[in-house]
Amino acid sequence: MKLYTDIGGTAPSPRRVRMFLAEKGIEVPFERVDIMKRENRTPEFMSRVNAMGGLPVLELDDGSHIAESVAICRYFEAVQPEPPLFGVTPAEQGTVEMWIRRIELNFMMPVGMVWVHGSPLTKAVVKRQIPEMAEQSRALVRSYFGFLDRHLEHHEFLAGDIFSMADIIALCTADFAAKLNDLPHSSEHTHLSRWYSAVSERPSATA
Ligand SMILES: N[C@@H](CCC(=O)N[C@@H](CS)C(=O)NCC(=O)O)C(=O)O
Repeated sequence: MKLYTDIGGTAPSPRRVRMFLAEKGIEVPFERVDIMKRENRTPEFMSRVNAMGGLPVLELDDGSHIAESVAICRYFEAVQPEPPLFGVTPAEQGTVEMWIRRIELNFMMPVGMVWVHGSPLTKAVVKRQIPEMAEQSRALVRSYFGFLDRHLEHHEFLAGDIFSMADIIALCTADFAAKLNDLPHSSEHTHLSRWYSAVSERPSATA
């Protein structure tokens, strides 16, 4: 078994899985792939490892592959349920899933649009950057910070009292927004800042 992950460690989706594994205490060998050199877009990688080309990808011992960060984490949750990171009770599981979907669609998606349409680092590989798309997406992200702040005023973590996969995804997205897209949350968002500090201080956050 091995996990294909990025070289620099800054890509948000591979970081989700590394953080999840650290929370579980599971060790998996990493194969580092250079995204900036497009090593994950070679015909060989796309035909053998992941037809979609993205990272991370988990290679199982039988040679088969699972792509998509949340799918990979679900695999490990099934293999080793403790500590649970997708909830235990039906209500917890539903709530964690709700937040995973919200963070993916309403937070990661616009941050990704800022990255694709607004970053000089992606200019060479994107056929046509649309600056208006970047600006509109920036506004969506800023507004979403407010939404998260209001929610976290009344909840310790996104899914309530339990730390979960939703927090991992949100932290990786927030760091990607701040560090690579110049989109940090405002310190005036005190509840979001409290959550951000708490989750960032977990040992897994350095994975
Ligand atoms: N939805 C996928 C996203 C995969 C993805 O787009 N990964 C990025 C890194 S965060 C990547 O590999 N980008 C380079 C590329 O697509 O060539 C997941 O959650 O794993």
